[in-house]
Amino acid sequence: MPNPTPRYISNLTRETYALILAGGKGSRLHELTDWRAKPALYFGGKFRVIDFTLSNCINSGIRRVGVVTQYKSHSLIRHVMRGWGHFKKELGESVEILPASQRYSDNWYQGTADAVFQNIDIIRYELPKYVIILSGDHVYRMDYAGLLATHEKSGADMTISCLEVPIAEATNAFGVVEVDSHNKILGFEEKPPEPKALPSDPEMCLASMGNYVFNTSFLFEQLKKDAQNESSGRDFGTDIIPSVIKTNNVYAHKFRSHFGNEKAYWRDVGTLDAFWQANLELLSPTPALNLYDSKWPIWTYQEQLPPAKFVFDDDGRRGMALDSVISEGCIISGAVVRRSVLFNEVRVCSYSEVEDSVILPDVVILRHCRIRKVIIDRGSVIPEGTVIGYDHKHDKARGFRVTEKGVVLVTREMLGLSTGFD
Ligand code: ADQ
Ligand code: ADP
Repeated sequence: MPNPTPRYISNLTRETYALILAGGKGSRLHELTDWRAKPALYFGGKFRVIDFTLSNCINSGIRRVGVVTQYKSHSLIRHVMRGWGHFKKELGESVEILPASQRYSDNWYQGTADAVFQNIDIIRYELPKYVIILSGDHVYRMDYAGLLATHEKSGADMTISCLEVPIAEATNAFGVVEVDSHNKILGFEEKPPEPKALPSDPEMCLASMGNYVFNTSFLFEQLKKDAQNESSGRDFGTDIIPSVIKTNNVYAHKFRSHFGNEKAYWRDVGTLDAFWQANLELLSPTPALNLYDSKWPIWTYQEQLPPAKFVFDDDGRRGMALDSVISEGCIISGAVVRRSVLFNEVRVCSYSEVEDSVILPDVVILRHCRIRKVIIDRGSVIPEGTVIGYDHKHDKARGFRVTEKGVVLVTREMLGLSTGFD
């Protein structure tokens, strides 16, 4: 268990309001985020990326949550409303959607700090002692109570959740912190070209996970000050953090897994390769991310669907899936699926073969197709006899996207299908 004094923790979580930032563009996912925000991206057979942060909140005992949306928010809002709309305000629980609504200015949210600033009145109404600001872009399981306990114990004004990562991974990608022996933050650089190594390990550095705890009054002061600064980019990473570490007590909380032997798992599925890889990693018999832990369930919106089925076709060919995750409503008829993740209601027809692929919901793969190392976006229909992933020149010539690591992305638009799938 994460904490031997659960009552102390539950007081902390009860006095906390969580704000999930879910408005980022996610441009490195190319066409996969053309019509949906990155937190709305599908993951792991039946989830969306934001379900992980929302489930972490609920499982940690934080029951008041705001989801801040901006870019391409339609499918995200629809998902959060359907899957997370049942919390009862009367019981002190709520998951609210906070779209950019120009209440405080004539602009959309500028940086992440502005996205919080424009919701100050909503946070104030909740009267929390702490505000936890979370990125909705990552897949991980974390008990935020531990982060809040670190914050309380150190008497910090702000605490940043951090993770040790290889320097190469952090370069130009993450905020990197320098701490003293008590984890007080002495230095911070946003996405540095040459991250500072840990004193104990020249290959590693301490990266910010983009998750912050603030004392509410301190947060408001800083946001108001920042809003008056004309030259500020209104961002936590580039503006707020570099300024407050000079004048205030800002501590790092080192994220470690609370789940037995599981290593601290935290994935930014921000590129097509990372998205493909993280989904396929789930096929290991003992994956680094355990989705089957009933003590830390990942909640999501679930449609009522019949079970997956694997059937003979008219010619007596067996439909089967090996080393794969197959979700509800799928039918594999006379076809073979290997090492793949199939989301809801995928149909794979006779004589077709699917390997090492991530197939999003409502995809139909007609007869005699051969699909290898492909991500197929929701609602695509793959015509009979299509071969994808075996000849990248040919794949590109047909308008599919091929990544550096040889993953092919296929979307409805690339297939020339009508756009209005909903
Ligand atoms: P990035 O993830 O690059 O770095 P950013 O693009 O600002 O920072 O996104 C942070 C979160 O806010 C994401 O969840 C995104 O969806 C959301 N977001 C971005 N712009 C928004 C807007 N205008 N309105 C609402 N939501 C918005 C940050 C930190 C780094 C840290 C990494 C860890 O700045 O220091 O290392 O996160 O991933
Ligand atoms: P998700 O699969 O994430 O639920 P959808 O594919 O349904 O997302 O798309 C999200 C939103 O974008 C919907 O409102 C949908 O109608 C719209 N949309 C999707 N593709 C297009 C497109 N090509 N042109 C315009 N709108 C689109």
